[in-house]
Amino acid sequence: MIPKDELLHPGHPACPGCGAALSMRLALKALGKRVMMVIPASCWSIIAGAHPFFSLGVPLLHVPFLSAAAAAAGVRAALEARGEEDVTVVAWAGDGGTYDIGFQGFSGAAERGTDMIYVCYDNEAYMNTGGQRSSATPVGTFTGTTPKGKREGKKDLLSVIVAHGASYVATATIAYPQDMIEKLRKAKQKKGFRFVHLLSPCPTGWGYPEDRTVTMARMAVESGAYPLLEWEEGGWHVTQRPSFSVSVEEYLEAQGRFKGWEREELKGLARRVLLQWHRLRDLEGMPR
Ligand SMILES: Cc1ncc(C[n+]2csc(CCOP(=O)(O)OP(=O)(O)O)c2C)c(N)n1
Ligand SMILES: [Mg+2]
Repeated sequence: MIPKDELLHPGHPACPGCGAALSMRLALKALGKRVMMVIPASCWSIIAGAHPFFSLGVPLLHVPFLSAAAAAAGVRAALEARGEEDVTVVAWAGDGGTYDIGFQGFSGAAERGTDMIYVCYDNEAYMNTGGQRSSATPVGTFTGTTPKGKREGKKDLLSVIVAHGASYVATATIAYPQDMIEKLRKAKQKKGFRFVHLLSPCPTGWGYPEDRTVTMARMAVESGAYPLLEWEEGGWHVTQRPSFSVSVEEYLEAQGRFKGWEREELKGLARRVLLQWHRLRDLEGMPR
């Protein structure tokens, strides 16, 4: 089940209810101590703390915003040169650091099949700088740079990374800890470039009470807005089917970042949010 060992120490400076902190806590339970973390500028470069007040039980390299994958590739090469083969190199970056500014290095490392796990904890905006839109921000979201609601949909990064030939791709979120831990363990056992996308709700950016982070993650999955998926050996499969016991509208209405839309407009947004993922789900069943 879920390991009791804690590699994220209490007292860290994340906001109350931070989904990204919960993501790390669970990820480290799955990955264990023999991990080298590489973290670019993001909320997580703050949550990790400044020396000597360090919140992680594993070593960490802080790197500039755009360079997570390139720096992690360097760490992997250094470990190889030292003959240390049992260390898992993890690039741990936000959505801005992955979908946008770190994309070049991300693409390069994936294309070279660099041996690492790249985790994108996705809070769907540039949160450390107060909440600006990224290409992972869903359509309709009000942010500091989309004062009338974002017009474009979320970038389909999963398809992009599969097209690079990644050896393993998965989505997971904190409301389903067992599913998340199993996927990270599987990623750890594989070789080559592995990509894990973690939906990490953010009370500050999304506008919901801080004790509802796990509820938000669950609503995202159960409404179908965030499918829990896995791609390996050439095929996609859904690891947890949504119950559709909540609608995408209910999921969007529970968050302040979609306030300002009329009911009818919300329905349209909900359809677009779902459509972005339907295409992926349609891929399920394609021959492996
Ligand atoms: C080259 C560069 N541009 C801008 C910044 C300022 N900056 C630091 S963190 C951050 C937002 C990061 O967003 P994301 O990757 O989504 O992580 P989050 O903050 O949401 O955890 C920005 C814009 C920077 N550090 N370096
Ligand atoms: Mg972000």
